[in-house]
Amino acid sequence: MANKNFIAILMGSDSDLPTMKKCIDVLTTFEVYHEVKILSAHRTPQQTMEYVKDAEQRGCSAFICAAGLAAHLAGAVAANTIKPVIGVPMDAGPLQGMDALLSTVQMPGGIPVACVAIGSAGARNAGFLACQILAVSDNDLAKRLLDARELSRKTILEKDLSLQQQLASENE
Ligand code: RP5
Repeated sequence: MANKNFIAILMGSDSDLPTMKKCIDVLTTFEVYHEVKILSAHRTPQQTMEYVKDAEQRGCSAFICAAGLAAHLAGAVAANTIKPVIGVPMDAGPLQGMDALLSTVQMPGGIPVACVAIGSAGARNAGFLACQILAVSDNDLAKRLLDARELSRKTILEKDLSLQQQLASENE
């Protein structure tokens, strides 16, 4: 799915794909063009940088980079672009993502990575954050995001109402 103003999703391994599906689903839901690539800072360093340069030239607006363990993918991509880079630490390995979190978030000053939470919530939020970046200059997308927030608000309030009714009936 390549077009102007697309989001590039990179992940270090196909083992990251089940988690990153949550990110892909968000971009698909909000009708945001995106590409998905398996590319690694460690295993395919040259191809990763070639892709970043090529994606930039084709209109990539932001990069989402998911990696686990000693996760350098987001930082390595950020070193080669001034497009926003969102890092998603994967919950892989014996440290349950703490290694990837610190590797991704602790960038030196001047080369930022917007690091989201470890795992599924981070994958979803990476998708939302990328949408919000595009929505700065896309009013239709901004409207879709606001509608989703409103639906989320109503859903929670309905669940609370249902809980209060259940508790009240138990106390009768
Ligand atoms: C990282 O190493 C990948 O992003 C993945 O999260 C982790 C493990 O990769 P595999 O050994 O499953 O390919 O580079």
